[in-house]
Amino acid sequence: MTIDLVDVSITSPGRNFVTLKITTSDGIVGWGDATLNGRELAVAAYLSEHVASMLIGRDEDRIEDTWQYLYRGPYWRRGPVTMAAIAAVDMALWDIKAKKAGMPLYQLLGGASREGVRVYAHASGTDYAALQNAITGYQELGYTAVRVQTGVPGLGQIYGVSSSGPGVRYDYEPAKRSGDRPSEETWDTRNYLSHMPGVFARIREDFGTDLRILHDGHHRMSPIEAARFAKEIEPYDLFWLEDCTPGEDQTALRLVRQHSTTPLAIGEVFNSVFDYQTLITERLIDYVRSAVTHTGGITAMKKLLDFAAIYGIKSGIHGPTDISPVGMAAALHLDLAIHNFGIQEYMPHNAQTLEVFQTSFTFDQGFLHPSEQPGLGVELDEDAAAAHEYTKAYLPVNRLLDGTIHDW
Ligand code: CS2
Ligand code: MG
Repeated sequence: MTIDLVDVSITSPGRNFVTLKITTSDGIVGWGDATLNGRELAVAAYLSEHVASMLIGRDEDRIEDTWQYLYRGPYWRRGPVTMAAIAAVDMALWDIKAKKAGMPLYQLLGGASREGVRVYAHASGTDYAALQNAITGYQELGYTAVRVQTGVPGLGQIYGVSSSGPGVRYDYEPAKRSGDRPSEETWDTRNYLSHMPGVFARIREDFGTDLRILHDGHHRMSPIEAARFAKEIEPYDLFWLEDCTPGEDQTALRLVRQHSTTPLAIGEVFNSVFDYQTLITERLIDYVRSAVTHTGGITAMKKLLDFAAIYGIKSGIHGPTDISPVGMAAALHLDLAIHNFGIQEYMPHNAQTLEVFQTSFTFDQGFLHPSEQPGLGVELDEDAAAAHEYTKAYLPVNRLLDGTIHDW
């Protein structure tokens, strides 16, 4: 059989998603997630203008060969746009293969290595009382791990901190519909460094030692600042400190490692195994944070995680709302199958999104299961998707108090 049709759809049920649909000559449909936050149309155009015609007539079963054809074939390699497009094709082909086999995808990846996938939730609040309320709320829902982000005195709205009131939602939407340009936030690392250790101390006092606590530094610290911070927070036993330094500087983490035993996670802005070469071989990190959607799909993520496993490094796959339910399902099948699973990020999608994407993964007591449906277990309702028109949205920009553009 061969690939007959390749369609790209863009929908915006509260936020934008790009979805690839591949249909085979015998009518089997596979879905892939190609959502790149704030750059959705670039990936959609790459797929429909450049990739789609390369796929028509190919044998849908030749997943590895198709991956290499799209990666090595066009000469220009890597980058988030290209790798998100390859990821979508790869996911759709695995969806088709598993549907043909009549099995949930994780069975083709080696079968289950565990009963469920432990996930972490996003607990945040502008002050400690709101954060405490958020953590309590997640514990009541059964979560055993929370990422904690909170406001910093002297700064306004900070990325990653929910501005909604208690009991509404404790997480946030990464992209803002802010017109023709991004909104701007302010940052000061000194304020942050003097505030955060006290927050972790209070959380340990109030919630005890069982709770897994994660924290995202969003690439905002210099290597020496991150080293000092990671060392200072050791007594609070974080599950991980994420993205403490700018992502593209792999050797920055050498300094952090020399000074601290706080576990480190990085990689949500990476898009290939080469972004990790030094980090993995020098054991500078503990968790790989890439998204299946941004790193070339299931084929590439499986290789990356197998490489990490040799060095005792585990997975912590990126799973914010800007990964569609299709990309989330792909992550869950990998999580269940691989040996070196660490934890999975989970930001549940809103009700509108779940009307457009029919999911079958289930949450129970802090764990997700990808479902027993053949394939990835997610179907796009194309009529429902068509009702939500694309709306431009941006991630915010971060500036220091004096106006200098800063990492984030
Ligand atoms: C965050 C995300 O999930 C995370 O750890 O860093 O909100 C991330 O910033 C967005 O997904 C970027 O699109
Ligand atoms: Mg992050």
